[in-house]
Amino acid sequence: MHEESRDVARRRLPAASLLAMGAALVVLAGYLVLVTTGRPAAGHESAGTTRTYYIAADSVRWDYAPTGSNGITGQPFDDVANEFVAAGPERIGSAYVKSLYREYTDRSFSTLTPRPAAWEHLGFLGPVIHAVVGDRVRIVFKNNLDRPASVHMHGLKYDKGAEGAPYADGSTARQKDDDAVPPGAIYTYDYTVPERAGPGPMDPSSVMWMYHSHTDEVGDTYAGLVGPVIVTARGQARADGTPRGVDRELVAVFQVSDENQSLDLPANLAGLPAPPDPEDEGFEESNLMHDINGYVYGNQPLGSAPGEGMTVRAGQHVRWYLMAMGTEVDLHTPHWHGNTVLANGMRVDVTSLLPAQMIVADMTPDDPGIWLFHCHVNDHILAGMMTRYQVLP
Ligand SMILES: [Cu+2]
Repeated sequence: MHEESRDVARRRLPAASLLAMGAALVVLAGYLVLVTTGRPAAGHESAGTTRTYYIAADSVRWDYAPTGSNGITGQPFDDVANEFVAAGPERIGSAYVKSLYREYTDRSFSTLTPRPAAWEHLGFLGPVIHAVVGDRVRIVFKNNLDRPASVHMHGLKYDKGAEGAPYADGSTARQKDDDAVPPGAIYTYDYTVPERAGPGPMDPSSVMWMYHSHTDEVGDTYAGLVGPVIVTARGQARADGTPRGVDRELVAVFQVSDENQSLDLPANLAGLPAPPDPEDEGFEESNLMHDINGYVYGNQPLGSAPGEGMTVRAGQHVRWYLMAMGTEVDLHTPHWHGNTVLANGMRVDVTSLLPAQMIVADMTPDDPGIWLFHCHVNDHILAGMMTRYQVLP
């Protein structure tokens, strides 16, 4: 029985008939309340599913422009783009050593979980974690890097042993193990998903959170250790945790990825034939990758069928989860050509993000075509913070 119909049943049960049941039925009535509300008994935070993810921090070579050309213009890169993407003896170009969260099939961390076509657009982001209010989430984290790293979760509930951030917080020694997982080690982070981790009164049926490494927060996140979380309201989710009635979920993280501040900068410098002074202004500028999910200048895979890449079908309920990361230059204004969205209860085709801000925007596209989706900040447009999405008839 769906939760909505349970609630209807509860409302229709007349109070008088409950009284008439008599004292002998008090226990049964208590049981009925539990059944009709679908809520767990007092003292138990979760009666839902435990969702376990095996996620490692891996050192990966990531190319922000794998097609080698400008997907927006359909032309070779121009001089402005080449300031960021062209490699040379003193320039790293578009491909960097990065540290990324990657999903594995089990605790042996020997087999990567293949990323389905619907999530290929995540690019360099970690795997999406889905949960429903009432669930538990477990992340078995392996650090395959040569330096400590962690998982710090937003939104979900955790104790000091799963916060993943070292600071003077009165933690016991055991509760410090999560803060900086040593190279080669495995640590298990446990979370619950109470009501306050799910949609609020003004939210749609699911909300976005994120996880990121917080051992060296700035250096870790610029290295790429960031991933999305989606929490669906109780009673409104499919078995896989995705919101019912939503045909397609798309995640877009806007960021000026400052590779100068990435903890992988030494590895990237070591790969250059003639490494420049890392404080050279032109070199620093060349390492500011203005990306969406790790792609610049329209290099995100577009896909050709609904459910692939950034392709949807007209009339579908498409839910966009948007986030920014970074610093004071990371005020981004995502803009969709061709279609509008409902965000924060308002009809818009531009919304705004500050660092680590997360927004959900619902779209029912009615205008088929290949459309630009870009940050509307002029400097960011020139530097390549642009991608495309496709609406098929
Ligand atoms: Cu921007």
